[in-house]
Amino acid sequence: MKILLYNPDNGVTRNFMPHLWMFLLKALTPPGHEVVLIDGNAQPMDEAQIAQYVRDENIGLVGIGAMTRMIAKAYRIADAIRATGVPVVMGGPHVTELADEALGRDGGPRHADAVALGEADETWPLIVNDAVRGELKEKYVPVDEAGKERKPSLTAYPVIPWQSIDLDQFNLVPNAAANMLRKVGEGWGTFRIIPVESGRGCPYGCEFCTVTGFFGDSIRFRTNESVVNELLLLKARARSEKGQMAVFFIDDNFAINVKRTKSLLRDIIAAGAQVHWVAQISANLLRDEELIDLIAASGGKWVFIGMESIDPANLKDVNKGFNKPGEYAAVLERLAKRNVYAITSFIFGMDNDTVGAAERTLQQVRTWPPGLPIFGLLTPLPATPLYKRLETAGRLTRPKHWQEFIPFAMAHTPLKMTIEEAHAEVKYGWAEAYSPEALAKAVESLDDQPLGYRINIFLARLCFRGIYFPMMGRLAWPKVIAQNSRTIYKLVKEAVFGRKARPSSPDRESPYEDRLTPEVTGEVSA
Ligand code: B12
Ligand code: SF4
Repeated sequence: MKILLYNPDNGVTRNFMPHLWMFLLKALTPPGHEVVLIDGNAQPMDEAQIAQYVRDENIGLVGIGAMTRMIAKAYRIADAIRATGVPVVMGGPHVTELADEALGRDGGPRHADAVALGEADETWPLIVNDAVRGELKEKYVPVDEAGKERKPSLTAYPVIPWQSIDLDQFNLVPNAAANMLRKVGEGWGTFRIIPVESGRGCPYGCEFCTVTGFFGDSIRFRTNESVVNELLLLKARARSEKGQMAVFFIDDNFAINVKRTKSLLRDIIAAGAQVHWVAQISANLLRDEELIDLIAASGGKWVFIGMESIDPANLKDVNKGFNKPGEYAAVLERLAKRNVYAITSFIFGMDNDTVGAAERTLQQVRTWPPGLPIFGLLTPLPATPLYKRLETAGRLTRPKHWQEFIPFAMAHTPLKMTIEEAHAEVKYGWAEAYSPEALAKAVESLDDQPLGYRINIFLARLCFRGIYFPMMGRLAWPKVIAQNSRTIYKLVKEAVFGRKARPSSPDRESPYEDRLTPEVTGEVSA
């Protein structure tokens, strides 16, 4: 049977990274089937096109995975496919929480023939076999023989055949430049960010997050060996096609068990499996100097930190009191000393936020090492404690906000400001943090660093800007380039003519300094 796994586009940004679930389920598909992957962010298709594709390619089963924000699109695509007579199975966090919605049991239309609840590593092969027999059940629940929920162990993790998977749709290097760039340095003909998981789960239970309910109560890890082998496979693939790979460790909290994270990073270094990587780690786990040394030495370049707010009252409200705004600066300095920078995520519209929250936040951000601040709104995702609290209090203004997804729009009324004021805070945050002046300052603040670091922060800021200011129109990029022409000119001039070397002076030598490969010392950073 030919199986299509499809992830709808998010309607805002183009694809920068594929979704792991597709590769994982492909690797877990029983032998004898052909599995094709389409990521709507990389290969946009409307309902008619996907239906045509399913007919033309003689697809026998379609699997669709989606977060809440893409679910409306996912349902439209599913409807179009089901109209061709091909069965659709849906999975992922949204349908896990609202299976009846997908199955049309809540009074609405039916969108899926079957739903896979929770982690589908063990149920997917059963689904495929049932589909072959034409005996799909409505719900697939991962349970043990006694009917108790079972979280798959990650100790026997499947090998994802990265060496042979078609990754053309995920190359971030434009086709026109690929041939030329293949000859630059070790080769830049391709550049891909690949999702890799080393473990699942986070027990912290932040009020707005679905993770603790979905994965959280049992934290599981892959073996170090399996992660290291995956990195080696990715490195080899990049080398063979004269390109580059960076890895996004998508674990919810990559250092949830610091001892284990250190041991994994040591093994990565020992095996020479360093790639440039990004991971999500909460601020409270970044106090350990040795951990930060290992992050840097193993190729860590960016850490995503869910700071959420600089107001401890807000943090307490959402059960994230373990975040201590007073230590944010120290954490970021500690990372920056090793040339690791942070994607700092903030949420506005929290219950203690008042007008001016964005500027107050930015006043702090401006005193920190340069990074990538991102701003969002408190969003009640289905089945989270936050959703239940707001529903009980009658504060939801759009209880089924996912049915008509609007980017950066609140679905409830904050306590100390209006919805419009909260929207204005987010807009202010993005506009200020990504203005040409702010970009120039970020580049300047790394003046004592090699050129690669400055180019890195500049390009990363340009890309992140697109999260709020969509870069979809034909003139979007030329306009942004024109606005930032002074900074671009400065960087290009230095690249061509060089400049007088200025010593870079790390305050603290890393004991792992001698282990750094040229690839991770910065000049060619991703
Ligand atoms: C990586 C990641 C991202 C990446 C993008 C996704 C990507 N390209 O990989 C980035 C960093 C960009 C991102 C951004 C956002 N994310 Co995010 N992200 C994740 C994260 C950390 C990992 C996803 C992952 O790969 N997990 C590992 C795989 C194996 O798990 P999985 O996807 O759930 O798949 C399993 C099952 O769900 C199931 N399954 C999934 N799909 C399908 C399909 C079929 C057919 C079947 C049978 C089974 C199945 O089987 C899989 C194996 O068990 C998750 C948290 C998490 N741990 O999952 C949050 C998460 C998915 N993100 C979330 C959110 C809210 C967001 C944002 C909206 C945040 C924001 N406010 O801006 C943005 C929106 C992104 C966008 N523009 O669309 C929420 C979604 C909750 C929800 N109900 O939708 C999650 C769950 C985290 C949370 N805080 O609750 N995210
Ligand atoms: S620390 Fe992050 S992953 Fe863990 S519960 Fe909180 S928001 Fe979710």
